[in-house]
Amino acid sequence: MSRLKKLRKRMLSEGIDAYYSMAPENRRYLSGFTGSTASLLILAQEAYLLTDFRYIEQAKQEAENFTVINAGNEIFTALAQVSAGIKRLGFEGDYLNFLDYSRLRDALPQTELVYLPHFITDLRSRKDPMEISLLRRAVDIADQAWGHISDSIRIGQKEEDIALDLEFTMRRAGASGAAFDFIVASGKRSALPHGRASSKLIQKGEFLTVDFGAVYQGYCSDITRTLVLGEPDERQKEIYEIVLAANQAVIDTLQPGLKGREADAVARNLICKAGYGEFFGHGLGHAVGLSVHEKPSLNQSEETLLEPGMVVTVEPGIYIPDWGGVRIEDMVMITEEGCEVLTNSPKSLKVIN
Ligand SMILES: [Mn+2]
Repeated sequence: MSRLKKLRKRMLSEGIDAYYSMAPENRRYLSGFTGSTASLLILAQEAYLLTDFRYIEQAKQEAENFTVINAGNEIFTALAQVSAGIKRLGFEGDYLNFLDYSRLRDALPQTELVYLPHFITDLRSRKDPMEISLLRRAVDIADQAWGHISDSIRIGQKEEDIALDLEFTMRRAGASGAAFDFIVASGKRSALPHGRASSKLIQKGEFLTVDFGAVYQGYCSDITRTLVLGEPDERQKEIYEIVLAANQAVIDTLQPGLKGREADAVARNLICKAGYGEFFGHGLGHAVGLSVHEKPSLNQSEETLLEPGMVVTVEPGIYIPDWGGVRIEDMVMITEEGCEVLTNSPKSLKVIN
């Protein structure tokens, strides 16, 4: 079923006769339009893409199922002209800012605006075969880059230089950009789950956590590996093995019908039993697609059932303040039988000498 068809089916079941979309990822998902400015109005029969002069030609090429309207600076005036008779309009309450909401409200005084949480993100959670192949490519690029960079990392290097080398290598391999600001965190900084690359030099005796990803045709990858600089001591080995076991235990368990919170519990119970529960302070993972963080999550409160076609991260970690931390993150696709690990980079503890 086409994406618009799925959306219209959902509109019908929610009792809305139109949907208004502005969020860049939703807009791209529904229309194919990749530019920076446009909004979509989807009705039962018609679908409009409103943009300005800069994007008219591009929109006509990319959004073939949409009637493209040059709305100039008057998006809401143009919207009102094609919205006659709409009674209930769905909109992105978690994205539309107050100013745009007010303008929408004023432009359509007779229309009831209805915020339906996760309306498009629910559709996006089950990836279609085209999306899966783009995600595979995004993961592949990250794996390839890691293969190069992890072999070239040297003690004394700057964290920022490792991040730069990774991004350069991925862009060379076909990525359009970095999926987020890379985390390259060594030593005590590796206890910061989101420690962005800094000017710190990496030193012998430290853990080095690297969390990075590529964007390929809009789709993101997200991977984390932790290396040890110099031969690991007993505590480093112990903590690494616990995190690796948690990652593997989840992969062995993931299957359709499992709740997000049940997946999280598999890793959390293992880490708790090992005595490090208080040092695993974030959720186990999240879905990935056009955005790095999508629904559903794998965390302690997620009730969503996993379904075939969902692509999620599995990223348990242990972070000990003033000492360091380990995270191991793979991207995994839920299949009919269980799951397929998309990430191919090795996970046994790699020692940099
Ligand atoms: Mn992640």
